[in-house]
Amino acid sequence: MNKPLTAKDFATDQEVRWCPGCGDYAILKCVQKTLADVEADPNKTVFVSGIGCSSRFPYYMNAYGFHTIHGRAPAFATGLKLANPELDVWLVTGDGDGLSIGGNHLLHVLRRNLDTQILLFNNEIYGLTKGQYSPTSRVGTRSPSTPTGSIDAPVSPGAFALGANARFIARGIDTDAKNLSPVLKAAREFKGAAFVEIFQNCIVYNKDRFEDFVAKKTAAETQIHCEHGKPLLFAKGEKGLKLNTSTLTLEIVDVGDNGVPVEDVLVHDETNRVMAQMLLTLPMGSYPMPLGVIYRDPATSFDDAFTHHHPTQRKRTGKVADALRKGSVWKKN
Ligand SMILES: Cc1ncc(C[n+]2csc(CCOP(=O)(O)OP(=O)(O)O)c2C)c(N)n1
Ligand code: SF4
Repeated sequence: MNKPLTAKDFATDQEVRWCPGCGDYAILKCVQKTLADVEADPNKTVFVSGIGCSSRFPYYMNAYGFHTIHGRAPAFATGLKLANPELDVWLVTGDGDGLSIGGNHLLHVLRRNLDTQILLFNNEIYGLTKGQYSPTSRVGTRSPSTPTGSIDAPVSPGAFALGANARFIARGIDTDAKNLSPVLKAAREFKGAAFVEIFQNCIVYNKDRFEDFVAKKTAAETQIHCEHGKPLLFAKGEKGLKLNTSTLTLEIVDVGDNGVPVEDVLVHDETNRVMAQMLLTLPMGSYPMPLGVIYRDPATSFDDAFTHHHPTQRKRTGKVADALRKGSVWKKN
C-alpha cells in the first residue's frame, strides 16, 4: 500500500523568495497540507498564476505549474482545462494581478464558470513592485505612488465576483489554516469557478492591514463564520445578524436573555444571492468580517458545456481550419 501523502510531498526544492514573515508562506503550507489531506494527485494538478509575489506560488508546489503573463492566468487556465478536463486547475492571483490589469480576464473566467479554484491573495497593495496602491486599497492608503493618500474607491473582490455571476464565493485568512483548509476543500469539490479571497499580510508594504478582524484575541467579536443552514452568530453566540425588513439591511443584535431569541437571527443560506450580496458588502469595521463559504449555487461549468456540447450549441466539427477558410476572406490583389 502507498504511504499517505503529506504536505511535504507537495513542496518543491525551490528556494522560497518571499520576505520573511510574508502571509504567503502560511497559505502555501495550508494549500500543500489540504492537497495531501484530499489525496490529490500531483500528476493531475496544475497551478497557474500571473505576475506578483503571490504569483510565484507555482514554483513552490510539487505539481504542474505555469507562471504566466500579468493578469492573464485565466486565459491559460481556460486553455488547460479545455485541453485536458481531467486536470485539477488552481489559479493563483493577487489583488493587483487579478483586479487591475487582469480585471477583465477574471470577470470572464468567473461568468463562464470554468472549473477551477481561483485563489485571490488580497493584501490591498502591490507587493512585488514595492507598494503602489491597488484596486482593493482603502481610501487614504499612503504608498510610494500616492504619498498624500489614495482617493480611489476600492473594489470588494467578493462583490466583484458576485457581480460577474460567480457561483462559488468564499473568504479566508492566511494564518487561519483551521478555517481556510475546509474552504479550499469545498472550492476544489465545486464543479465550476470557485473564487476564494484570502486576506494576506504583506508585512513589508501593508503590515497588519487586516489586524482589526484577524487578531486572534478579538477574533470571536470581529469574525463571523458562515455555515449553510446555521444562524449567523458570532461573539460565542452572544451576538448575531438579523434582517431589518424595513431597511433591507443586516443589523447586529444581542442574542439570548438580554436580546432577541436565536430564532430571530438570520440563517445562512449559501444559495441565496441576495444574502450573499448583503454579506459581501457589509461595511468593514462596523460589522464582523464574514468568512467561509458565503455563496455556492452550482451551474453547468464552462468545460462541461464545451466538452458535452451545450444544447444551445451546434455540434462541433473540430475542424477550425476549415471554418476559418470558409466564406469570404480578405485577399491581397
Ligand atoms: C504588463 C505589466 N505591467 C506591469 C507589471 C508590473 N507588475 C508586476 S507585479 C504587479 C502587481 C502585483 O501586485 P499583486 O497582484 O497585488 O501581487 P502581490 O505582489 O501583492 O502578491 C505589477 C504592477 C508587469 N510585470 N507587467
Ligand atoms: S513584498 Fe509583501 S507580498 Fe511580497 S513577499 Fe514581501 S511581504 Fe510578501
